[in-house]
Amino acid sequence: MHGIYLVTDQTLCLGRPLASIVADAVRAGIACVQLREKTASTRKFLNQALALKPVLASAGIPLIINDRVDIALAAGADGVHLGQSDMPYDAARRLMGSNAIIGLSVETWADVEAAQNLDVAYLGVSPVFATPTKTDTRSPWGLDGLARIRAYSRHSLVAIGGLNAANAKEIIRAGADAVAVVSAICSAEDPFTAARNLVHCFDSSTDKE
Ligand code: TZP
Ligand code: MG
Repeated sequence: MHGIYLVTDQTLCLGRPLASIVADAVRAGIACVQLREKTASTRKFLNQALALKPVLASAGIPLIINDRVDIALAAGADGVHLGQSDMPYDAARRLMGSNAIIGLSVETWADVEAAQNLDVAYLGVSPVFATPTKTDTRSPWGLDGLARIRAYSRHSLVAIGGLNAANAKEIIRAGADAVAVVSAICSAEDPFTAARNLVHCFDSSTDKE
């Protein structure tokens, strides 16, 4: 995983349709979309996934479903993102098959160690900074924690939590392979410009290395 990773939250889209925000972000060059619906019904969640799938597939961008292996399978999504209280990795892998992208959030050092032997596509380093978007988190890793995970883990790292164009560079410097954002795109006045700024930030940080 590499680039800007959009995690959606319909409730933060300021009344605008999620599909239009995702389309703006895709046009701006983001690398991945995770559909995250904490309040929608199963039916709505699935319909949203089915609606986004062709848009993302034609842009070559993977669609990842948060938490719900059943919805990922029903929608034919590319993968699933698992938290530490969701379905365990092994069970998700059995259901999703060997080609699926499976991402896993790590909130503690024990999570990072336990993930080392799993064939996950990436670790979600969660949260790097405290964020009002998700308050039921463990303590933030900070830049030091992110760097410590980078030094130890064999996995690609997707940083999440309080990230935006102002801090993306230091996040990449600390070892993130991808920068995941919710509010920095979903709640932006102009989601296209916000996503494009993040993509530029990412590209200019990684070019220099
Ligand atoms: N997981 C850890 S922090 C977070 C999630 C889903 C929310 C990140 O939101 P924002 O608005 O990018 O800080
Ligand atoms: Mg979860």
